[in-house]
Amino acid sequence: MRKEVVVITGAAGEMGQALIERLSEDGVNNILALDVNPIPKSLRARCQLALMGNILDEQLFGRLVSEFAIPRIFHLAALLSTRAEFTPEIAHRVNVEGTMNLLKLAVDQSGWLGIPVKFIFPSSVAVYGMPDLATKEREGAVREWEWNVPTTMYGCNKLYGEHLGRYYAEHYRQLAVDQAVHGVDFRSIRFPGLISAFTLPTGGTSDYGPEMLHQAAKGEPYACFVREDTRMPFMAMPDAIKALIQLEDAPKEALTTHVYNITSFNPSAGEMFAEVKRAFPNAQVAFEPDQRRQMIVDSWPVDQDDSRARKDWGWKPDFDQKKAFVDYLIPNISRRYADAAQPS
Ligand code: AKB
Repeated sequence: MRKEVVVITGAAGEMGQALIERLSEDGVNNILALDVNPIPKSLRARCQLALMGNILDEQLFGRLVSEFAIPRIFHLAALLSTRAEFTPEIAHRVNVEGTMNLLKLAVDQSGWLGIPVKFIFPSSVAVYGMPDLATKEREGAVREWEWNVPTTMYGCNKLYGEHLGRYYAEHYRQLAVDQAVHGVDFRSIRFPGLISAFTLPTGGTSDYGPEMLHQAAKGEPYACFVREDTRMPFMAMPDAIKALIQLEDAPKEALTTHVYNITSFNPSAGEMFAEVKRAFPNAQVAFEPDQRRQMIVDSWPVDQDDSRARKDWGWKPDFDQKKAFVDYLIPNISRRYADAAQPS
């Protein structure tokens, strides 16, 4: 008999780590974690199996098919927006071909299991492309079908990943005589920038938010790479994880689309600094915009309209801006760096 597992790709990343913690707290004890980077030891203990491997490796997929029954996949692995601009072709391979490999795995598994395989895919605010600052300002919170003209490789990859998911869910091999009854139950969330108290992102363009906060908590100065008036949506990590689980749990009949916006607060970089300074009065931030990275954030909307998610599956963030800083970020970050400073 093949062992039943929940597959999480990108397991060593920020979201992967937080998801593993939450699922194992919820009693899920059959996680198969996969990442190209080593998965931290404390998390490995929470997984049935932690594999170091590449989502582009066909042999690895052969092993997954032959050894495991996989009714649920959280496909989190990706190269983020800044990193992807340095190596767009590699980003395309990881973000698009990698996603195809996982979708194919889901289709195959569904055939073996005789049920649809749930496929949860984090997409991003980066799928939007606002042509200029005046339009960005005027449009406010954008809806899922608006301004889908991303300027980054990552944004293009995520948008296409959403389309691939919809294709595999609804139209896969549509001309085949032997139409499979089962398939992929593809569900995706377009996340804003995420802020965790415990980990730092790498390779994103919304990273100025978390970086500013973590540097202040460490007592180190920070050169912020966007202007003070730069505005985009953000979310505290626990809300992001709650959303993944809530969308996965939602009854299929309630869902009216494969892709949902969610959001919670959208401070300007200056307002974010004010929030940081309230907790760490000695925080030093210099605004030294990097024109190229600035252009990327300027192309992202000031906010996302999440009314569809609220209506279809009851989405509502637990943390608004104040609560995110006061109840989650500041106490946990302070503890984290205080613990790190203790002699062992
Ligand atoms: C990035 O900055 O690339 C990501 C994202 C907004 O999806 N954090």
